[in-house]
Amino acid sequence: MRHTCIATYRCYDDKADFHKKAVSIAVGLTVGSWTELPEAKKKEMERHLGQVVQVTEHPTTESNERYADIQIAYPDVNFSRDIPALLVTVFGKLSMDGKIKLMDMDLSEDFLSAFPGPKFGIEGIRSLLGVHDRPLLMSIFKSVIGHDLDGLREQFYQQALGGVDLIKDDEILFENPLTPIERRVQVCMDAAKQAEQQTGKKLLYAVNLTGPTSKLAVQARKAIDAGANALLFNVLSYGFDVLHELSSDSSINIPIAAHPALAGAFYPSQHYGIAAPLLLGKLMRIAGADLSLFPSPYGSVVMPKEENMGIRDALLSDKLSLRTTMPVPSAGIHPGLVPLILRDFGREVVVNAGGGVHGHPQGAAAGGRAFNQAIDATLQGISLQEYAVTHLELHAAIDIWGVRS
Ligand code: 1AE
Repeated sequence: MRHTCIATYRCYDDKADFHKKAVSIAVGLTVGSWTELPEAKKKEMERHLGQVVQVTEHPTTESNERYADIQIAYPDVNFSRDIPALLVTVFGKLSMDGKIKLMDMDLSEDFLSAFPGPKFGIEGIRSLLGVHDRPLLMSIFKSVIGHDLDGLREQFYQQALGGVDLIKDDEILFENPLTPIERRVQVCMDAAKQAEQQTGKKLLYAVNLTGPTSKLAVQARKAIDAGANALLFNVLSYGFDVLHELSSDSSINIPIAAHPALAGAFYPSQHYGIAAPLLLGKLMRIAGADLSLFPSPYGSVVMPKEENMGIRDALLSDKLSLRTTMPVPSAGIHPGLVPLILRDFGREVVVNAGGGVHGHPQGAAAGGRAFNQAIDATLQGISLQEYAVTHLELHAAIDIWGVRS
């Protein structure tokens, strides 16, 4: 059994000896100094010393930059079983020390044993919805600030009538006197019941869990007591450890959708930060997200396809013995993108849209129907254009947004 965490970095430097750099990381982030230590002390410190696993120098980039991938093994004994300790060990000070990006971490079984992971995962979410054989559809509240409960209820009802499986709050809707969390949950869950009579579909409403960290668990229980059946959480503004605490709290027994707000401060640079598959994939899953949202390669806020596929693989991989997390590629999604999403993600995906639902010329309910029609067509191998001939909501949607292939 391995008792180390192996971190992989991509390091850019015009002149450096990458092997020397690797040794300086392995020593500097563990015992501090080595060659200067007396022999007796070395024996004592050996179990704490980081080890260089591999250094792979690559041909220079198109813009003539030298770079290498460096792998360092950090002894588990150096850090406690929590994500803050892990991140500070492997990338605390180092994140500020030149052009270096944390690409991946291979964690020991012992470290991972402290993390139960997603409480529901994909199977749990599908069971709650009673949907096992198709991608799911989520709609996002739009224009929420300044609206009262009646306004939100109507918006919710229209979205629910479209036959979506999930509705999420906008991430910028915080605790406020007009629509406090427990009242918002009550009116929206009531609207969900009313819509179910028309659509025959259950749905999950991911209500935004916000406020000071010390009060989050109380807020979550308040929402659950009011009937909440899912939570939305801005993980990166609080930290992975807060998600871990919430997801492993037995009284918070509803799925948690992780929003990626702030992720752009971490992953997009080629030279700095934390790679998207680790940030929005592996760490979200380990910390217990049941669904993870991230920008897709196709919409308005885009992420390179390779990174998107890396997130998908990290959320679904059986290399981690945790429940899988549902991938939710998002931002600027419209029905004409559904064939691309299903091609790249298969059935284990949530098609998620705000503007693409609310911007439908016949309203949000028609917007949801257009998405469902796009999903049905794609699963049957029928082109959207052909399906649209007999499905008017889809027709109207592709008239405005087109179809991408
Ligand atoms: C990457 C997160 C996307 C999100 O939260 C959001 O609100 C998207 O809205 P639309 O679909 O771009 O309108």
